[in-house]
Amino acid sequence: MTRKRILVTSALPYANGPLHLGHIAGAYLPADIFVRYARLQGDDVLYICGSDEHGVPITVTADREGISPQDVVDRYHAMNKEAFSRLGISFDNYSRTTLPVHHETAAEFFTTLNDKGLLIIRESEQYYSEASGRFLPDRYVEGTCPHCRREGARGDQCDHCGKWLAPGDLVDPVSKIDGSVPTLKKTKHWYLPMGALADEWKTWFDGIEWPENVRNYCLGWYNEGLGDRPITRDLHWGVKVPLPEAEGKVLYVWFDAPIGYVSSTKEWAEKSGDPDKWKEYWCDPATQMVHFIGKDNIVFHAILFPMMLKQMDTYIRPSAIPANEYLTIEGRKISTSQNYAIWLKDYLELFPADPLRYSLAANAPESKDTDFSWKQFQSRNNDELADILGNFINRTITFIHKYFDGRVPPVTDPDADDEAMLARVRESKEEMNELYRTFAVRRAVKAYMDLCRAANKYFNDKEPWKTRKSDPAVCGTTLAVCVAVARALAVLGSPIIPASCRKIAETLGMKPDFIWDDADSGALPAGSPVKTPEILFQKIEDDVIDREIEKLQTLAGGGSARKEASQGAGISIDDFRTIEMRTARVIEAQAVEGADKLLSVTVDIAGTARQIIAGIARSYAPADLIGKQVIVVTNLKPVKIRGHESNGMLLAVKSGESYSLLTTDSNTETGIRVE
Ligand code: B3M
Ligand code: ZN
Repeated sequence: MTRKRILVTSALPYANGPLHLGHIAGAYLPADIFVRYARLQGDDVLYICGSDEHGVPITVTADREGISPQDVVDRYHAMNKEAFSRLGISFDNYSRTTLPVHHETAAEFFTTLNDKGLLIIRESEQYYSEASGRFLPDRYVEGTCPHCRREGARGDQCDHCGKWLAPGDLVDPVSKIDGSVPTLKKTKHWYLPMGALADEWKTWFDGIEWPENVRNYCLGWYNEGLGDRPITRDLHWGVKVPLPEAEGKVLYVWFDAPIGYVSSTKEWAEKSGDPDKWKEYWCDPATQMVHFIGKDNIVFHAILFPMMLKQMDTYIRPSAIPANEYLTIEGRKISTSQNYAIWLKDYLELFPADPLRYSLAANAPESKDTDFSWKQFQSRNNDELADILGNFINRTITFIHKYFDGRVPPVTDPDADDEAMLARVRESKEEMNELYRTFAVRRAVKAYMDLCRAANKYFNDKEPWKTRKSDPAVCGTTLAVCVAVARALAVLGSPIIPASCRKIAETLGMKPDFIWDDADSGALPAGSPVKTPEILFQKIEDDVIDREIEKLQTLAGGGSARKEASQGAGISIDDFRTIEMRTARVIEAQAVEGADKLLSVTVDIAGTARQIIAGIARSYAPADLIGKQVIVVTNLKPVKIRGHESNGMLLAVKSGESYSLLTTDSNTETGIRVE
């Protein structure tokens, strides 16, 4: 069989904010699971991504913070790249659209289209701020959507109904930079005649079996008429339009961003020492191209970009676009502007990657919106990963250590139950193969956990603790079959929970570069040693989860006081007094093992010592804290963090990634209340 060549992309996240679980559940985790599966299959798969560093969201952030767009993207590119890697998202390359290779590639796309005489130059009216003397493209203007009447629609698109908007469409437009009512001013732009390209596009589109959401969205747009779309903007941040007469204009971010997949592949090829290799992935019709995205990006990946690729002549077009729906958190829509989100880097401070990967995959928003709740996360970790998978591996390995000298026993005369268990492994392998291949992540997780359950049942039914005395050969066979199943679990689960499956493989003595077909190749050879078992999944206690739920509620205005405050009514002094803050002095501080951002800090408050776990290790060395006067919230419920009690909270301000502790202007005694 020849190796399949597959190019997988995940949407390039804007480098203007940290990643949250909604991002991960949509465009990244399902892609990573598919890629890891394809690698196990021996496919020639390349997984490409990078930061989307242009576009109005970034300049808006820069304006708001009074820093340059470059500062914004440098900060979030580094942060997001690290968070992805800690979650085990295994990109082959994570690039940036501010790199020269990207600017060159995007300019080349524009030039090719323009040289063909395809682009239309048109004078039109754009939003303009008289107050600031500048054009206000896209998100610089907000107003009411003329179609669905929702507020908060942006100059170029309404997020609510998904409709594209043209300047002048918004009802009650307001400038986001200065609050003024924008006027319309004439300017010249380059347009892609999507309407003229629509018939060819439709023939191509009809030839592929798309998921329902992609099909419906696209046909909706097509039926409405695609028209001419401007692909340039009056902005200074972005890829400059490569024409002398286009001074002060850049490419529209949605024209340049998908080209980021191409430039990221070029960067990868360059690094790998074969600069032309990118062409195998972009220009060979035998390659399958798969874009993983969130549903709000469908039109760009299924219509705009394929039209551009077609016009580039030598490029291929995607063969699959898994477009995920949205994730809600505790029943509410994620809102970054209201800080209602679970940030990936915050999660990773507290827990390992795999329980989140498992939990999000089990509940992936594939065909409808799904909800993430902390309680369900806890139960997936404790009741499924720890009690079912972890338990099976642990009891198998422990038994072998105790009664077989730590060596895999031989299989002798397998009976019908043994055969049935091994047949079950083969069936699960087939089933999961099909599910992974078709991006059906949720069902793959279910099939996997069902196999884990079947494994435990087999162990129970065979009662090896009895046969150990009555019939040691039968007992040995049972355990050997368990090793065969454990081996299958290491392989079949590795796309979903890679770190844990690597541990299982190591414990069993499997070779680290195992492949898909190792899943049903039986037990490891009789006599081969197994390592001593490690705890695969730590149980998560109620108080830790309760604290996270509380955090969400307080951050997001769950309480009535907060709601009133956000409506401009303010909170009462009594509300304020519910939070007790006191002066304290640090008397001891030390690192928390295994958590590089946490310190265990002991403070003295009017003669009583308290331990607080604080996430300030990157900003303070333990020794520098001793003697510091700090402010502590003293009436928080104590919780356990990484197994250590934390009783209170140190107040600090965060700027970028570094914390600065609050203190008082003059030295005071400890225990004095802040008021
Ligand atoms: N930057 C938009 C988003 O994060 C975006 C995707 C680009 S993919 C080429 O929704
Ligand atoms: Zn709308």
